[in-house]
Amino acid sequence: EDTHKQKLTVIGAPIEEGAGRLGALMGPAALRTAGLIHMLEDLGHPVEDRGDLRLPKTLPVVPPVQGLAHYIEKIAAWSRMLAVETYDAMINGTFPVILGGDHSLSMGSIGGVARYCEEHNRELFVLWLDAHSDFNTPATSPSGNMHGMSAALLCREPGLEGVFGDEPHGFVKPENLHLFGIRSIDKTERVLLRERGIDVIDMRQIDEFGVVKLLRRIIERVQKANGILHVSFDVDFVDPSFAPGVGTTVPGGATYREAHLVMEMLHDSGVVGSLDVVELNPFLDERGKSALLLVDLVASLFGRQIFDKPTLSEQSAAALNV
Ligand code: HAR
Ligand code: MN
Ligand code: MN
Ligand code: MN
Repeated sequence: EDTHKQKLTVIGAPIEEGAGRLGALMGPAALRTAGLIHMLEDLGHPVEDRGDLRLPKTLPVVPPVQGLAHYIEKIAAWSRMLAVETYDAMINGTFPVILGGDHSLSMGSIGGVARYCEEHNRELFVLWLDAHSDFNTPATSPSGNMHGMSAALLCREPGLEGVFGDEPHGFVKPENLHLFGIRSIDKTERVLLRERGIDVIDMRQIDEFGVVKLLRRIIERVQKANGILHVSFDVDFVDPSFAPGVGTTVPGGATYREAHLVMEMLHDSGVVGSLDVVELNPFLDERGKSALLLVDLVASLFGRQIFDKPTLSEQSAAALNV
């Protein structure tokens, strides 16, 4: 889980049925066009590019759910496939990078990472960078769009057992899930988040305390537990003025530098073991702006620096109280 020159397994997941509108299917292609693979190699990482996965011809049979869950058979097929892929990547000692695709893919990607962690006795933490909390169930979801349910499934909320059926996958402990950048929560979703005691770092807190203090706390938790941190990066974490290429824009998101700083700190922490890049919708983008920004943000996570790491003298550090 050292992001320093580790071997990466890149997995394209062109899935869009979890979102309310079409276009996220083109996400992996746009990220490749924006130069993602070359960027990773330029930073010194050996990359195994598994290409873009395709759905099997026959979809699993999923028992009916209580409530709304659109295209659950397709989401189930993707989840099962992706859980195998990320698990394999980690068994092989590589760092899985999943290119979405809508956020429902995290059920599978994290499901596989969590299985690896359970089997290898490593504590899994998840940093969910997003405007939304994605903690709906079929019973609470106002839309039935499954990209709004992935965090809930991973925390064992009832109603989504059919997604994996009997196929292998792991879970995330609710106390190890950190939602970050949140500014859109549905009414019933809010109740669930409170009941489960989920750590919700909303934009108000980021405005007030800054990303550094809030993220440091999470990184230190992972380091103390010798854990693995999965980063699930939803493009709408970033303010739509910088990243318009997403189906569900919400104003008031992370600034350009806040987003980079998060990724730079995550790199330096050395605790990140896997990454999703989700919800890029190239159909809604402006001349590749969001795809290019994402490539730069991923570069920061994998070690690109503006210059040398800032080094403060002890004196100025003390003066700045850091
Ligand atoms: N909360 C809303 C719903 O469940 C919108 C969810 C939108 N989710 C994403 N991913 N874009 O974060 O329908
Ligand atoms: Mn999301
Ligand atoms: Mn979102
Ligand atoms: Mn199960």
